Amino acid sequence: MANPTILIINGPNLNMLGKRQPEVYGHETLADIEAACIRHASLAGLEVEFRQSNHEGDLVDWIQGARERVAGIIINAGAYTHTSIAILDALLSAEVTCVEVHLSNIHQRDEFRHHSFVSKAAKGMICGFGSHGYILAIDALARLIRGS
Ligand code: CA2
Repeated sequence: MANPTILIINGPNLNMLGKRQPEVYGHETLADIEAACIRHASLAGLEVEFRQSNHEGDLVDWIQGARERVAGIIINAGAYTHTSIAILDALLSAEVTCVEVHLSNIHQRDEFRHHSFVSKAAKGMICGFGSHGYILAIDALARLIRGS
């Protein structure tokens, strides 16, 4: 049987990783993170679909399309984390296990980054570990998938 697939969704501006603000977000590019995720997930017997968009509706479409198709979602919704009820509603109705990830520790940053709409739909959230957070999220999701 085919390996279960997990969907890793990245929101606005994350395509700029490694190109700007390395002091906040590190030196790795999103392509580096994608390669590391594919490698790490394969050790757990998981396939990865890795996506990024600057458009809120794309994220909503991808979450809707994940229902009954993928085993889990890892999401870094970028700034939409703090604003998007549309992404929250999509996650709640998708009924797919979700882990939220952020590169930076959003609680050490501006007040407006402390609240996450995504968290209401996520099993848990990992933040502050840079790109390693994606690897931690894969481990958490793999365990949840195995247990379900
Ligand atoms: O820490 C995270 O992963 C964030 O989701 C990143 C978002 C930010 O709005 C959230 O509050 C926390 C921003 C992503 C912007 O990424 C850039 C990367 C390099 C250069 C410029 C922006």
